[in-house]
Amino acid sequence: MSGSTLVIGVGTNLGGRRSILRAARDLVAARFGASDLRVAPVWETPPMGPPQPDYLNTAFALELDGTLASALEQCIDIERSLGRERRERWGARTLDLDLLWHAREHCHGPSLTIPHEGLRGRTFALDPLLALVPSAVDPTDGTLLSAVRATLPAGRAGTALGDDFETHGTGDRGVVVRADDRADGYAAAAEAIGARMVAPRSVHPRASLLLEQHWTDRVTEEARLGTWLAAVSARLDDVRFALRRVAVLVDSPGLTRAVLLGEHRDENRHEIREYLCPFAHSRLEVETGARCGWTARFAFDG
Ligand code: A4P
Ligand code: MG
Repeated sequence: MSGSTLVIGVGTNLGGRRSILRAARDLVAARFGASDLRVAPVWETPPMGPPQPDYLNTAFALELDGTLASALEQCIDIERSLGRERRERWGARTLDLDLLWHAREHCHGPSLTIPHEGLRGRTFALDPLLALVPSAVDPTDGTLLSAVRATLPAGRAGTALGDDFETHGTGDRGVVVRADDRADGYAAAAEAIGARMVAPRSVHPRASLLLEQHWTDRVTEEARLGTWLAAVSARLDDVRFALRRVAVLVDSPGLTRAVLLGEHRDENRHEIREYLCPFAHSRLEVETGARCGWTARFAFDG
């Protein structure tokens, strides 16, 4: 930690929540030029506010070069690119990025209050912040925030966000995707296709594509995933897009909506692996359940 450390609180309770957290991590690192971005564990938390799904909460820490006002603008822009719609206060959202705390600076204004106004009363904000900066002090009055946390109910430990979905080969061209639910699974499966075409580590998330798949007929989970994989690969191929990350914003019975982050394919900068056109797969299976979450297996043909 240094005098310029900024901690951003992150919350999501719609869509593929882990896919959204990973996309937010990549976008914050890229837009803030923060190669040393640190990510707190992830907590699943009951909603504060009107009835809505449970949240995943975490936080990012970075060394801030610019002003807090421009950091807030960047955060609002990243929220927008990951499907945030502002409806009711404290309502459900794909992504919320709050400036929680800065090591040295504080302010209280109409568009920005830092430390965040709710910080001291919210375990879902304090736990991730203290995981990143255990000795954090409120710069307005010198209070040790771990002492504030000790006055609130104890919670469980968080879990790691992880660097990627668990996607690995079974045999030369096989893929296994394990995810919390179908929305996260569709993001992981799409990333598996992208990674087969271009090494994702070489790709900068400077551009985005919106991919929407409408579902009209009742189809099996296998047929549905097959259609999704074909739609992703066709879109990537169509616009010669190198994929870095996928966030699924909506996965309902009638619609899957995802944001594909990456950039135009460039043979000079990217590690190009394989063209998957026309795309074909085989041995596709989907398993769902309370114990396994959402698991899919398939193999690339060709
Ligand atoms: N603003 C002022 N200070 C800040 C700051 N430090 N960081 C202004 C970010 N924004 C700040 O926020 C409204 C305005 O607050 C912004 O335009 C900015 O100028 P918003 O994100 O548009 O609206 P909101 O998020 O609905 O309102 P608010 O009051 O910021 O809500 P919170 O505090 O973000 O709470 N339950 C769980 N379990 N986990 C959660 O993460 N989050 C919320 C939202 C509700 N329930 C939750 C969680
Ligand atoms: Mg907010």
